[in-house]
Amino acid sequence: MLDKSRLRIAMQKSGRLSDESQKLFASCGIKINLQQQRLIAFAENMPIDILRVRDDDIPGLVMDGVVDLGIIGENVLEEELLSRRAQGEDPRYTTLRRLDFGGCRLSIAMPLDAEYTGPQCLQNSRIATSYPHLLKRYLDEQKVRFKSCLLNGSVEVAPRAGLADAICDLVSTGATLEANGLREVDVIYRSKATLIQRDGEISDEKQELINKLLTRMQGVIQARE
Ligand code: PRT
Ligand code: ZN
Repeated sequence: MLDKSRLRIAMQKSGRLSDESQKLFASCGIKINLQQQRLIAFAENMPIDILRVRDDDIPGLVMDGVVDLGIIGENVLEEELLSRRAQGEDPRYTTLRRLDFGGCRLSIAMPLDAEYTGPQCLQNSRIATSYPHLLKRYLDEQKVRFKSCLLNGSVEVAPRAGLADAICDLVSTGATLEANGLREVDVIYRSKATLIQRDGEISDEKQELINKLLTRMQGVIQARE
């Protein structure tokens, strides 16, 4: 079992947020030896354990109180929040700081030749996405009825494969959409990586350490701006 007196932080093991998360820890003075294939890394100079997991697991680990802090894309966090609420849960966490990396947008995209003059054009369409709750929230607000096609990868090929009329996926440069003959027609959510803390009791020692890390982070991020 992990030592509960040590601060537990979850970060993405490998992916778009890993390098920057690692750099942020290093610039806050946390010395960690991140050996490949290791689930847990122990800081050498502070009472901190770093849990390295799939990004999708991070919101739940924080909401369930398994870890104290987590670094996660707001897109994944918000989708998990909506998903849990849809199941009747009341998930809780606190956002400590929005971070300066992992920026992207969740957008609706359509084949180049499809007409789009507004969300009403999506009425009764089928939309492929890995973010069904964020998409539903947006289209419900627009009073647009649609069917979703849940895909956890290769979302951008769905229209060409005849699986969907449109997609709702993350975009950063737009190159993936372009390469698949798609056009971004509407941005529904803008995301960055964010640092969150679990709800509930926390020891004074841990809270002091969190405050110290936050102050350091503030300095690091301000210096980069
Ligand atoms: O293995 P694990 O489950 O941990 O990782 P993952 O594959 O689910 O996630 P990963 O590493 O791809 O992304 C982690 C987080 O990075 C996302 O949840 C976002 O918060 C953030 N992020 C920032 C992005 C992008 N930019 C991004 N461009 N996540 C994904 N993409 C993908 C997008 O899905 C599409 O396939 O990149 C492609 C589009 O990029 P462009 O540049 O061609 O527009
Ligand atoms: Zn993931």
